[in-house]
Amino acid sequence: MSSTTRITLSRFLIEQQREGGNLPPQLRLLIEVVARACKAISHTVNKGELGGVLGSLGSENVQGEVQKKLDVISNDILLDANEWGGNLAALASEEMEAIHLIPHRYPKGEYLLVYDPIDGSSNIDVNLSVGTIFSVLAAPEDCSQRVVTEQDFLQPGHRQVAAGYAIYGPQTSLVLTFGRGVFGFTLDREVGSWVLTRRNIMIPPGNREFAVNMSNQRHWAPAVQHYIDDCMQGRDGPRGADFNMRWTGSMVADIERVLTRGGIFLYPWDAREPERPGKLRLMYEANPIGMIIEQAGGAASDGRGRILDIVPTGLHQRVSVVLGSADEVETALAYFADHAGSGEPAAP
Ligand code: AHM
Ligand code: MG
Repeated sequence: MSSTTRITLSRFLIEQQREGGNLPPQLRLLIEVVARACKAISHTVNKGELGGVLGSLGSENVQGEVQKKLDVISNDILLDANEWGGNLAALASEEMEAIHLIPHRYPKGEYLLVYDPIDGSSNIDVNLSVGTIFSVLAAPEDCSQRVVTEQDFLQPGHRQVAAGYAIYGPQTSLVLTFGRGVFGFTLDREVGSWVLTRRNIMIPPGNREFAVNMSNQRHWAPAVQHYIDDCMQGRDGPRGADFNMRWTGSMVADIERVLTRGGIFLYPWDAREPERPGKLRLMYEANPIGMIIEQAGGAASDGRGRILDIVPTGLHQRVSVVLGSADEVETALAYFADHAGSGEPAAP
């Protein structure tokens, strides 16, 4: 791609804003700030041992998970970049128990930002892909006159006005949607800009590839066991085709693969912690990824219904996740429907 034909993220966003004015200026600026912060996180990730960013801090986040140094550093990068710009009414993160209000010394904006600063934290120290996931919601109109509360964030995913993720892998890329298609950008490190490299990403159908943590198999509900068992039987089983399996331990990396070559991703409920609906978090993992997947022609379900229609009851709420190419998600959901009402433990 010659440098004269390149479309940078800034140009792309300005053109989106011009086209029918369907990208409000404040949202455009917010996305620019988030993308810049992701660039800074990418540089930090790349330094690895040299930057002293590997290893754990010894503290736990609200999920009871040990915080990695990079979780906290990346959280602070996003916080510092976003709190002064005047685009946000408040923000929230996987790494902070409560929402973060914009300090009085800065102007308050119209949007709410929710993010997972480092998705796939267990991959940091072993030099595998990690990423940042983010979701943007409009703040309720009266937020300009009062203190923003957690309740203001608890909007179903179909109300997201933008969603995206950055992935820090062999290439550093950014995937974005504003509800009108999915666009991919690659970081040109020499120039320091995000360059548009994929337009209107659509998930290819028919790929026989599933992503699930197989070590949890014995804990799954029977419906999930049944679906994966049938995939595992390959061409000799009821599915009549051989399946491949991938599990990176980093949702963004698995989703990048699903967007590129299709397939399905599952993190279902399991019996280790029966009171929890799943491992992944609704507001800053499943919702933004669900919006991207749907915009790319795929489907995102919690096994019963559309993830984007779930009305959240808490910022750090968890959810069961089945998403990917529409045809394979539909097949999986048919297994869950067959088992429903059988008195089995929560399916999926
Ligand atoms: P994290 O945000 O704390 O890193 O957790 C989310 C990650 C996902 O990226 C990934 O799909 C999943 O947790 C992996 O979980 P497991 O280690 O149980 O396979
Ligand atoms: Mg995380």
